Amino acid sequence: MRIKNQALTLMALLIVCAQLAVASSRIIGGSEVTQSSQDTDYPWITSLEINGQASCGASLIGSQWVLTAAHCVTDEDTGAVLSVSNYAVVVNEYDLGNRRDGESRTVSEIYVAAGYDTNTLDNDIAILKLSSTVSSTPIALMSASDFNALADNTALKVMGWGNVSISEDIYPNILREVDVNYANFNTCQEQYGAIGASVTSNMFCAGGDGETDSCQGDSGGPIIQLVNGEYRQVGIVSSGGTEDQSCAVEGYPGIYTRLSNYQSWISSVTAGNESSSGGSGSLGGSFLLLVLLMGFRRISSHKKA
Ligand code: 4AZ
Repeated sequence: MRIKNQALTLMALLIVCAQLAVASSRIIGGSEVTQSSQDTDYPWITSLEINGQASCGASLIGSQWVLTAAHCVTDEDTGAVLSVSNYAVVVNEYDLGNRRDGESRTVSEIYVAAGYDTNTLDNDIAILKLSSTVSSTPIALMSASDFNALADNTALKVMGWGNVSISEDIYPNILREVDVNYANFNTCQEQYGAIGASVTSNMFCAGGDGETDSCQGDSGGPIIQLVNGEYRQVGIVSSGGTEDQSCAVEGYPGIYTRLSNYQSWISSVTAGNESSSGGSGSLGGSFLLLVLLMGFRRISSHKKA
């Protein structure tokens, strides 16, 4: 009888410990994606590396085009676009500890949306042109009419290799995902407005239950919805939270870039009709050309003289 009691106590203790362990790994409410689900359902998920370090999420939107957040590819104080040589992507990535499971490319050009604001994070969107095409399947963007028809509390899904803890830095190697609900825009705007943060018409909010959220490191990655059996990208992980805590704060949903506002810009960039903010066709390149031309003029005027 005594032994039985002790065994029961031990079992109860074990159950409590197991529950605590589960609770702490579920602070932002996510779960691991399985390798086969990633391969089948999310072939466009992309890891953005800055100087060799997985730093942001991204998504493949065309065979040579990757979408991410502007704040992932710019200086956080000046907003200046960093050199393309700092970046690399792994498309169709699953396990960051096994980089060969995706398609690795360097970046040849960077396009940052006009009006990107380092303070408010308005227009937090950038497009990267890859050094060469990849064979993974891109994700389609949600149409503006489907976006405008999204009802409050619609379930969306966000994924990435971002922090899984609100109190520590715990970055996983395996891709994780979590469901968050599309949040009422006015309520979200008012909530953030009260603490001096702006939620502009180029953003939308999702989550806010205090349990599920995207977090640091997920930035630039996609938030998606299943529409007629196919995933559509609705937004880009951008920001959120309060001064004290940036993820999974009740009443402060995650803030996402509203993709439907950028469809014509995205089409124009991927059609080759825009000039890039950084890379081979960049200001840097034009500057080099200018210097060369000026040198040439000096040489030729010397000759004349
Ligand atoms: C970040 O700093 C960040 N809770 C990303 C997502 C969220 C907050 C912060 C959303 O990259």
